[in-house]
Amino acid sequence: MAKHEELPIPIYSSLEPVYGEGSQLEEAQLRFNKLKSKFLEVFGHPPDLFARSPGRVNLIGEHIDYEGYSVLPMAIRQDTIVAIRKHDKGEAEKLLRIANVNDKYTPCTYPADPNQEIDLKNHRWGHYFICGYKGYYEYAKSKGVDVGVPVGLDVLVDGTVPTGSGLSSSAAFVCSSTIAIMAAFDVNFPKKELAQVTCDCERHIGTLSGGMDQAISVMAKTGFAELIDFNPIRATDVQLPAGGTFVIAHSLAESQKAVTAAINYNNRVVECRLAAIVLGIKLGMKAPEAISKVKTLSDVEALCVQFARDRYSNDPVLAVKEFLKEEPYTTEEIEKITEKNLPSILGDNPTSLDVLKAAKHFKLHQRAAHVYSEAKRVHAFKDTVSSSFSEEEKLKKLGDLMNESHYSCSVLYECSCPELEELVKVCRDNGALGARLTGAGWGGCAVALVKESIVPQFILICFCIIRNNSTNRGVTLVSMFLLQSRQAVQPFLKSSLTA
Ligand code: NG1
Repeated sequence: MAKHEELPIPIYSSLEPVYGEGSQLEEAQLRFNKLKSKFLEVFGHPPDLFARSPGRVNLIGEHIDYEGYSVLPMAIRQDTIVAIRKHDKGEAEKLLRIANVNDKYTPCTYPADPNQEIDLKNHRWGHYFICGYKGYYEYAKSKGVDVGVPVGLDVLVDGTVPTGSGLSSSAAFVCSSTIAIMAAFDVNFPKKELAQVTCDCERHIGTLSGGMDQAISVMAKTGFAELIDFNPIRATDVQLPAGGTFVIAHSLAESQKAVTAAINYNNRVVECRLAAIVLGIKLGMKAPEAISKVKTLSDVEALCVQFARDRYSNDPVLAVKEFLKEEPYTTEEIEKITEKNLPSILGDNPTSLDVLKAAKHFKLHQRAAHVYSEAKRVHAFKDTVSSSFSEEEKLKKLGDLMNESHYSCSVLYECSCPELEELVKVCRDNGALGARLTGAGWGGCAVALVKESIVPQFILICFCIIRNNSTNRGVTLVSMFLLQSRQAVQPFLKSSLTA
C-alpha cells in the first residue's frame, strides 16, 4: 500500500467523508454554500472547485526547520478554502481576479503571467496567491507538464486562521492556492512533492522560510501530530498520550512576519548561517570551503559533535560555548574570521542583503545554542510519547520540554514579546503542565498543555486574569485540541457538484 505522503491530495464530491455527521458537517456545508453564492455574486459564474488546507500549531521545534532539523507540529481545524474558476480560452481578459469573503481584504488583480515579479515593497494579501501561481508553473515546467498559454482565473478566498498569529495562515493560504491552481489545470502531485513545492512557493514572499508549515498543512492526518523531517521531507505520525489538551490562545499582538523579515525572521536565518560558517572555520575548515559549503547549523553539527566527543559528550552546544563568544559580533569581527566581506558571502540571496543593511550586530552564540538544544528537545518529545512512562508522567515530561523550549526561544532566540511572556506565565501559574509561544513568535499565539479535567476552569481563569491585567488588550481562545482529537484537519479538494 502506498504511504500516506506518497498519495495525491484526496478529491471529494461531497463533504461527509471529511466532516462526518453532526454539527461539524452542518457548519462546513453552510460555509461552502456561502462561498459558492458569493463567488456567483462576485464573478457571475459558479466556481469549478474548492481547495482546502489547514493552519497548524507547532508543539515543539521552533526556528529550526530552516536549519534542517525535525519539528513536531499538528494541524488545526482553522483553515483556508480557495474557490477557483479557470477562464475559458475565449475569455478576453487574461487576469487573475482574487477576492475575499472578508471585506477587510479588498479585491486584487494581477496579470495572468507566471513570470511576473511580486512587488515585495508593497505588501498585499493577494501576493500569497501569486506565490502559489508562480510556484505551480515553475514546478509543472520542471516536471515536463504542458502548461499551455496562461489563462485568467477567478478566485475567492475564505480563511479562518487568524493572521499574524503564529498558526500559519500564510501557509494555509499558499497551500490551498497551489492545490486549487493545480486542480484547475487538472494536475495532482504526491503530497510529499507538494510539501516541497509549496515551501518553495512561499519563499517568493521574501521570507527565507523552512518547510514546516507547508509540510504539515499538506501531510496532516486527523488524530495525529506529525514529526516532520527535512531533506527529504517526511512525516511520521505521532499519537499523543490521552488525558491532555492543547489550549491555543492568541495574545492579540499581531506578528507581521513578511513586513519585519529583515530585522526578525530573516535576520535569525542569516545569524544562523554566519554562526555555522564561523563554527566550521573554528573547527578546522578552510574559510573559502566553509563559505561555499556551509549553509545551515546542521551542516557543521558533525564537526561540533566530534569536538564534544573528545570531551566525553555528544552535545554540539559544547563547541558553541568554546568557539562562539557570548557578546554580539560586529560585521568586522566576522569578516576577520571569514576573510571575506559579508555581502559577498550572502550575496546569493537578495533578502539576506536587506538583513545586513538593517543589522547592528549578530548574536551567533545564542542563536546556535538555541538551534542545537531545540533540535534535541524535539526528539526528546517524540521519545517521551513512545516511552513506557505512565500517561501522567508523559504529560509532565512533555510540559517540561515545552517550558524549556519557551525559555530558549525567549532568552536565546529573542523571538518572544511582552504579551506572549504574560500569556505563557498566566497559563503556567494556573495549572498548565507546560506553555510556550508557537510559530515564529514576536506576537501571535501561545500553546499550553493542560490536563483535560481542568480545561474549562483553566480557560476561564487565564482569560479573566489577562483581561484584568491589561486595560486595552484581551486574549482570544483560538482552539482547544484534545490530544486524541478527531477533528477534520486534512487538506482536500472538492469538486463543486454538491455545494
Ligand atoms: P509562522 O508561525 O507561520 O510565521 C514561521 C515559518 C516556519 C518556522 C516558524 C518558526 C513560514 C511560512 N513559516 O512560521 O517555517 O520557521 O516560523 O519555527 O515562514
